[in-house]
Amino acid sequence: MAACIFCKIIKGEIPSMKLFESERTFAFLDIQPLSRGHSLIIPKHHGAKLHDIPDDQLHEILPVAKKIASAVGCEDYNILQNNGRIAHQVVDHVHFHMIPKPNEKEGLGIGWPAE
Ligand code: IU
Repeated sequence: MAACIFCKIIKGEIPSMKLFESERTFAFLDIQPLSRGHSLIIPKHHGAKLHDIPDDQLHEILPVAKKIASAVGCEDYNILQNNGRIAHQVVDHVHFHMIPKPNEKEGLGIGWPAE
């Protein structure tokens, strides 16, 4: 969709810190992270809400979230997906947050030290 900011990020028209890309899936660092490594995993197929996305476009989302969490050395994290304004959705292109929870002893692993 031409006006969608996440579609523009997928196309490279708006820069992002890209973490993963495949035929159906794109992942990048959240611009306003709730913790270090806060990432967004999105289907390339445009749709505002989860029910707008065909099932076959969603198969890679959780495997990619797992891959990113492992890559940043993070074992404790939240996966979050908001649908609709009442549920705090701001960007109308389906996205899954992977939000690392810092480990007080070890930080977030190599390259992702705790503050
Ligand atoms: P929400 O689930 O729609 O509330 O989350 C939208 C997220 O998209 C939020 O965490 C923003 O910081 C993030 N974001 C971004 O990473 N890059 C952008 O250009 C825009 C929003 I606009």
